[in-house]
Formats: sequence, C-alpha cells, structure tokens
Amino acid sequence: MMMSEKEMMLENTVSAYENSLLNHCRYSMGEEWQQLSKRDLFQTAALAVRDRLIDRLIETEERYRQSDAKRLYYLSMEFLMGRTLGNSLINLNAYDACKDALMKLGVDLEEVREIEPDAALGNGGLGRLAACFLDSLATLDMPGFGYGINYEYGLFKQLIKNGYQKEEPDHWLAYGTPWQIRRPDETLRIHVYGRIETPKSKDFEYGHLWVDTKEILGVPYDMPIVGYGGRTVNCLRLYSARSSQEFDMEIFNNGDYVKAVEQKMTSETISKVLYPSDSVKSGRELRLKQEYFLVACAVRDIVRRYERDHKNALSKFASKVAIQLNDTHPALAIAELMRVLIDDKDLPWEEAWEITHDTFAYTNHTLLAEALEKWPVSLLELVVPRHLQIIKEINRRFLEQVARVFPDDPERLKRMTIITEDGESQVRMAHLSIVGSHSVNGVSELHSELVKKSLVPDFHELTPEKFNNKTNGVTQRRWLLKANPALAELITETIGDRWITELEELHMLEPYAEAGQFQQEFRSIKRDNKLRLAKVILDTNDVVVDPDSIFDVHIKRIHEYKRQSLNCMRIIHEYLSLVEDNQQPVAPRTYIFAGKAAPGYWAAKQIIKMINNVAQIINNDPRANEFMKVVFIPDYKVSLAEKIIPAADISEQVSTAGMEASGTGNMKFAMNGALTMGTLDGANIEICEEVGEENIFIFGLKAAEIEKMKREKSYNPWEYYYHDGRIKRVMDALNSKSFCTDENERFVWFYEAVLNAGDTYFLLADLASYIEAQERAGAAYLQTDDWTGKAILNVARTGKFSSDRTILEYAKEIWNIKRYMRNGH
Ligand code: 26W
Repeated sequence: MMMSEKEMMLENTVSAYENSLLNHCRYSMGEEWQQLSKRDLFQTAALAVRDRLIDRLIETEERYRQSDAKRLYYLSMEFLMGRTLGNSLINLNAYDACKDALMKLGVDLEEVREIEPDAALGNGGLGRLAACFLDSLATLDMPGFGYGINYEYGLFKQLIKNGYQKEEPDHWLAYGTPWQIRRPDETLRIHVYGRIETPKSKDFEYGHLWVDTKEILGVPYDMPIVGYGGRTVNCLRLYSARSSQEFDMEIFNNGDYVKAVEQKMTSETISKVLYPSDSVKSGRELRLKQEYFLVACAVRDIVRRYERDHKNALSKFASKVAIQLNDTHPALAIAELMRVLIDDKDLPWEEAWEITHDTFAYTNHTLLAEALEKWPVSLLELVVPRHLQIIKEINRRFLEQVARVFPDDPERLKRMTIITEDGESQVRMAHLSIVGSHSVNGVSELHSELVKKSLVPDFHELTPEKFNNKTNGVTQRRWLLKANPALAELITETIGDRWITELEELHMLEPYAEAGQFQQEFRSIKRDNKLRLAKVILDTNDVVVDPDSIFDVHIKRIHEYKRQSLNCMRIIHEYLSLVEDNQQPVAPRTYIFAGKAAPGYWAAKQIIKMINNVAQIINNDPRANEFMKVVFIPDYKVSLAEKIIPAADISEQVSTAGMEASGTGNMKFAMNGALTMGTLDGANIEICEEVGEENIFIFGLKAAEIEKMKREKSYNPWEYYYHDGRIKRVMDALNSKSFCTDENERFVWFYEAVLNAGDTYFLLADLASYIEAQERAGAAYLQTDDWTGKAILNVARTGKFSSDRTILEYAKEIWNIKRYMRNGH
C-alpha cells in the first residue's frame, strides 16, 4: 500500500518527537532512557531531528529533478557551520515540540545543545559566509549545494596559558557526527602525481596520456541543510580521502606490508586537518593536494549528476550548472573541468573552454598581497602535471588574445600572465580564476571598486563586463532568531514574523525607536543578554564584570590589519588617563576580546599576549576596577559568537581603511542592536549609509587618504608621536615595563614596528581620532533613551544585510537559478 506524503513524513508534534526520541534511544543507541549520558542525549535528539531532515531532503531532490532545475554548486575549502541541532529545530519550526518532548522525559534541550561540538571547518569570514549562504539558498527554495572537505580536525582549539595562545587539536569527529550521511556508493577515484606521456599523433593536439598516477578515493558525506519553514532541504557534500585498495595491494603483493600501510595513511592525510591560516600562505604540498582533492571530487560529481539527468548533451552544461569559486582556493576546478571535457569526453578545446568559462564565477575575498595564492610551477608539475599543461595552454591563448587587443605592450603581458616567468615560475591563481570565469565579484561596494582599480586593473580594462559587486550578508535565522530569541520575540510581537524571511520588514520597527515601552523592553533584553555573557566570562575567565557597564566588543581573527592593537592602545590611554591624570571615563566599560591567531603568525600571537597583559594589569588595579575591565575570552568560535554578539553595546570594526574586504561580524552586531565603532572600510560604509551617520561612530582615515599617503610615502609615525602627548605616553608605556607581567621589554617589538618600521597599519595616524570617537560614544551611552533609540534604529535598518538579499543577487545576476517551491507553498 502506498503511503501518502503526510504519512511518510515524520511529524513535528510533541508526541511524535517523544516517540522518535524513545525509539532512537532504544534502537540506535541501544540504551534505556535513564542510562543515556549527556552525549548520548545529544546524539538521540539529533537522530530524531535527522529523520525529519532526510524525508525532506529526498522530497527536495525529487522536486529539482522533475523541474530539470539549473543547479548552483558552491565550492569552498571552508564551511564554518557551527552547531546544527538548535538551528535545524528552529528552521523546522519544531524547537518547542522537541523541547517539550525532552522536558517530559526530564531533559533540558538547552543543556543538550551545549554538548554539540561546533563544526569548525573554517577559519573566519569566508567560511562563515559559505555557511550563511547555504542557509539562505535552502530558505529561498533554491537548488544550491556546497562542496567541501570533511576535515577530521577542524580549526584548532585555543587555550590561553600565561597570556599566550596555545593550540590543541579539535578532533570534532571523535564521536562521529549524526549530521552526516555517508554515501559510499558514490565514492570517486582521484588521480595525483604521475607523468605525461608525449602525444604521438596530430589528433592528440591537446590530447594527453597522464600515466603512472596514484589513486585516492573520495568518499562523500552529505550534511542536510534545512531552510526556514522546513520545505526545502539541500545538502553540503563533504569528501573524506581514503586510500584505494588496489594501490595498497600492489605494494602489499610485492611483500612490503608496512609500506603498504604507510601509503594508505599518507593518502588519508589529505582530509585530516584544516589549514589554520587565513592569510599567510604556506605553499605546502599537502594544501595543494587538498585543494585539488576538493576540486577533482566536486567536478566529477557535478558532471556525473549532469550526465545522469541529461544523457550526454554536454553542450547544454552551462545552462544547467553554475559553479561559484569561494576565493581562489578551488581555482584548479577550471583546469579540472577542462581536463574532463577534453580528455574524458573528447570535446575540442574551444567547445570545452566556452562551457568552462560560462560555468564558473569567482568571488574575491581579500586584497592582502600575502593572501593571494601562487603555486610554484614545479609543485603543480609534480602533483597535477596534466592540469599544469592545461593551465599553460589557457595562458598561451589568453596572452595571445591580450596581445591582439593591446599590441606591442610586453609590460602588460607580464602583468597579466597567469604563469610568471621571472624568478621561480609560479601560477597566479587569481589570474587563472578571472580568465576562466564569466563573473568576478568583490564582497562590498568599496572592495569591488578596489578589485577593479588596484588589484587587477588590466583585467578590468580587458573585460569590464565581468566585474561586479555582491555585498555580503548574514542569515538572520542564526544571528537573530537563534542567537537572540528574546529580541526576536519582541520584534515578532511588534511587527509580525515576516522579517524571518524578509529582513527589510525590520523597517517597521522604526516608529518604535522612541517609544517608551518598547525601549524599556529592548533594554531589558539587552541587559539579560549581558548577564548571560557575564556568567560565561565568570566561568571561562574568572573575572566579574558589571552588566551595567558598556560591553565594548572586538571579536574576529587576530590580524594586524584588523587592529586589535589599536583598541589595546586606546584602552591603555584610558587607563593612564585614569591613574595618572585622575580623568575618569564617563561610563564604566567592559572591553571584550576574542579571536584566534594563525599558529605561525608571530605578531598576531604577540597581540594576544599584549591584550592579556593589559587585562591583567587593569583588572588587578583597584584604582581602575570600578571603571574598566578587560577580558580575552578563549577559543572563539561560532557558538561563542552567538553568546557574545547579542550582549554587545559597541561593535569594534576598526580595520585600516581599504584592507577589510567586507566584514560580516559588523552586520551581526548591528542586527542585534550594538552601535558600530568603525572606520570607513568594507561593509562599514554601507552600514553607515543604512543606519545613518548619527547612529554609528565613524573615525579615522579613508581608504583613498591611506592610499595617497602610501603612494607619496608621506606618512611618518614619529610626527604623531611627538605632536600628541597621549600617543607618546601610550607608546612609551608599551616600551617600558608597565605592561609586562614578568620579563622586561615584552612589547619593544611593537614600539619598533610602529615607530621604526613605518607603522604599516596606520595605527598612530588613526589613534587620536579613535580616542575621540570613543569619548563621544561613552558620553552618548549615558543618554540612555537616546542610545536605546539608536540601537533600535540599527536593528530596524539592517534589512539590507541579510544573506537572503545577497543570494537573490547572485542568483539573478550570476547564477541564473530559480526558486522551486513545494506545491501548495
Ligand atoms: C591561503 C590561505 C587563505 C585562507 C583564507 C587566504 C585567504 C583567506 C580568506 C580570503 C580570508 C577571509 O576569510 N576573508 C574574509 O572574507 C569575508 C567574507 O567575504 C569578508 O567579510 C572579510 O572581510 C574577509 O577578510
């Protein structure tokens, strides 16, 4: 007998959840309810939720297939998903049902949620953006799928010992994860190393013989991604590397058992660990293999799915497939698709190139020179010789085209070449990405302009139509509805719940910005959130903080350009004004920091030490105590951000203008009613435009001014040092024993970097303006009603910064994908 869809789909009622929980307890966990450990409870609850996701996943796939939908594949080395249980329950509209079912069984859902390890398969902004995009794609009922690597170890766990960062491995898969469905039947065989056999006949003009390769297996694991409302469940496909049996057996049969096992382990290291650097590239062979592994698995899987649905008509490929490159990390996909089309599918070069170019689009996420990927030709030759050959041919044809448009301009060819010739020959992955894509976008208005004007002006001149902007966004489901349930409820009571899927609706809050009752409730929610965070701080840092002080928050990766050190200098200034000049800050503040430094980034790690030393001195000085507290909360991650952001009064977004591509934390804070203290950089500019100048604190040099000072070499930090006593005092304090907790001369490096090495990040140039903006902010905070009004307007005016808006723009202007609603919805 056929079951109806309704009968088949598991329900979201309390009793249905109770049933599921008890069933999984017995038949999946093999336990009695009372015997379940905390971790078992999480597992059990997750399995109950997962059943519901799978029903909808199958239905969704069928819906796309029936409509022959064009699909978008988002290729990314990072997906910073965080926790899934609470998020899925909210998106399924089943949070209360599951909570009540657990309650009936004597268990608190909040506690169970805290057991779940974060899926920290990313470093920072770029990885979290990918996660927000997946949420929006599913919520918008769009066929958008992620492809990534199933790292066994996510981003390292950060401990603070004696003020220094220490790294520990994050073995997040130690107990397995209920959120992945293993698909062994769809395992792929990937080839690496080997050599090229020279083609023999003319038919082989671009032909190949890639031989003597080693084989690695790519085993897919699918993570269901449920959109809000639960209608659509897309998936994120993550690959684990496994050794191929045959390969091991060959050595094994030759009698070297240990070597066979060693080889097996080497192939499996490919998906072992996420590289913890978000800028300084290390040029390591393993990283290259990771990038190639992702790309090879994804491209083959995409082609296979296309052929399954389209019976060999590859000419239509680009009308059914869009591939987005999340920065250049997956750029080898361009060469891989060319290889598949030419070598495996026997297409002529021109046809393969048209398909490839029409399929790919590239997003740039950084202008930092040290973060732009370049791979030595010699390394590519070793690992992916066939791809190198293809890249060389792409470059040859490309340079020919450039020479036709700009004859007699050898300098231009040098600037634009994909493969550099002087010195160690290298492949510039950004150039490959631009040439192989039909769209190139930056992630905020300013950044997209800088991509065109400073990063790759020659490419913009050649193909201006490729370049466009897609200002980043964040999902309000996680960053408001889930992270700040009380504020979400107040908003829904006031304007209804449509903001959850249409964030511009928040504008309807504007009339309440000055309403006494609304203000009061808004303030009381903020205070509760601050109390909750104060509890976290007490637990992790053993520091008591005052929930009535300003919570001034600076959380993000630790990086010189993000200028945590500028914040630190300003804190030192306030402290010295207090203890030396008897000048009390207008309002007490709690300075909150969190963030990880790349393990190999010495200066960033020193900045962590500096913050912790300053914290120790200030927190233990009775003269400062009632006015200032400084805390560095260890082990920043998505789940910690969800606790910190709703409790913030001030959001520190103080990068050197022109260096932060967009920022997305800035959006999360504004959405939760924190006021931004920021430079005119990245998306801060657009936040300022939206919320209004009177509701944000802007300071510092503009990107163009910094650019000019760099060009003219006119910046001299000593001038600022000698002309401003405040600045001199801070620098001298850092150069003295004042903030050293044990050894002397701890921060001499900083003094040197700023005063004698040119102050690359313009700290001294912006410090005075920063101090003054902070003084304005402190005074403004005392005007309680005014401040609350500004905070409410920040919430009301962040509609633009939903990743739903971003995704709709990508879908319309780059991907050409549509929405596929379920019947009756
Ligand atoms: C090669 C190692 C490496 C790894 C990651 C180099 C560069 C990266 C990323 C580009 C760093 C990153 O996360 N960039 C951030 O992307 C966000 C999403 O677009 C932006 O909001 C941030 O401004 C940008 O720093």
